[in-house]
Amino acid sequence: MKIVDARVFVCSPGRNFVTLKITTDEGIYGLGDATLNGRELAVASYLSEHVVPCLIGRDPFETEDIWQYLYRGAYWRKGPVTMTAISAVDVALWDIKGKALGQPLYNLLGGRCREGVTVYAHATGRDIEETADEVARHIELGYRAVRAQSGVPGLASTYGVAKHGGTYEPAERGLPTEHVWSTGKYMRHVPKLFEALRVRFGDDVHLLHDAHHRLKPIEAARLGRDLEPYRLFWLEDPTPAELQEGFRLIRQGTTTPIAVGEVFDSIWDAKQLISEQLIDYLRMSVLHGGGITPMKKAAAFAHMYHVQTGCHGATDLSPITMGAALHFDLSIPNFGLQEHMPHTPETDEVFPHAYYFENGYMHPGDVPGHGVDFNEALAEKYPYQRAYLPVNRREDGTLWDW
Ligand code: GCO
Ligand code: MG
Repeated sequence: MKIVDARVFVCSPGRNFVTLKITTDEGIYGLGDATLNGRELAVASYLSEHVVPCLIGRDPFETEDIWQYLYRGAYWRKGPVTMTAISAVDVALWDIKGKALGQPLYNLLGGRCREGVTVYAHATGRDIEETADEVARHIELGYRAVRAQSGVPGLASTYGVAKHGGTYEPAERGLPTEHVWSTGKYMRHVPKLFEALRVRFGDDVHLLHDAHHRLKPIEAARLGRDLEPYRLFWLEDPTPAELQEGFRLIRQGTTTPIAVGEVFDSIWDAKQLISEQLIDYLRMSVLHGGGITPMKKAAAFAHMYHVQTGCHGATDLSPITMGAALHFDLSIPNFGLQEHMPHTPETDEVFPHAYYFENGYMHPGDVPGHGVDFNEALAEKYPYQRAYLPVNRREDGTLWDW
């Protein structure tokens, strides 16, 4: 079998997505997600200008060699634009393999290791009560794990809180908006939120929280310690992770489990975090982590150090990534938890999919490949709209991490 065509689509059914479609001489096609929130056109151009010409004529079964070719062969390694593009190719090729062999992807990756994929939902509210009501709603829907974020008294807006009610979507059309941040106000508030949630919901539900890279390691250690009585499933991204040894300070200060890695694009970003056992969950995704091929290896490495996966699954990862992630999650021994932020109905219509939610679990479905399709004609009705993630400043105007 040979690759005869590869095309890149950019559409915006509620938010922007970049999609790669690779077609073979046997008429089988595979789909990959190439969405990098706020930088979509850079990946689209990297793919169509630099990657697609190298794919034509290649055997789609050669996922390992093609991955090495696009990674090592480009000379310029790593970087989110490059790795997102490589992922789109890799996932599309695994999709083709599954379709050609008539097997759901998980059967090519080692087969099922569990009944279903446990997912966590997002509960968000302007204050503790509103957040608690949202936690209640998600427990009612069947979720066994819920991430809780709440507005902070004295701050006009904060990460993870829906602005006008409804679901939270971080990217906004137009130029970046600016938020104001206070570490002190945030750190005083979060333990109160989780105290209220444990009082109301007891110990059975898994509770999670995302600090979204805003703390210094010593502050993260203190927040982790303050949260210990409430037994979080994980505290996510407590501090930016370029300085991997910085996590030693967090580890020395708290036993709250730590999840990191949604912005990582390679196992090299997490090597020390994993090998020194400084984290508990690796959040790298099959999208920004470069595809299924490297993520299988990353998971195997993490497994040696008791680190489990906790793949990023926000709405800026398209349904194609959700489908591929579920096959991956099902087939690895050290799966931990998968994020699930439901897409809008418009998005789901553009990307019809076999995966579904039932009783707290997601299932990838059993159709050949990853089970997610792309309606090209419908996608054309939703042209690209420039959109950015917000930026964050401290109360004195200093630029901070968002
Ligand atoms: C999460 C993430 C997202 C990111 C978004 C950025 O835990 O789901 O932090 O909300 O902010 O994916 O593109
Ligand atoms: Mg996060």
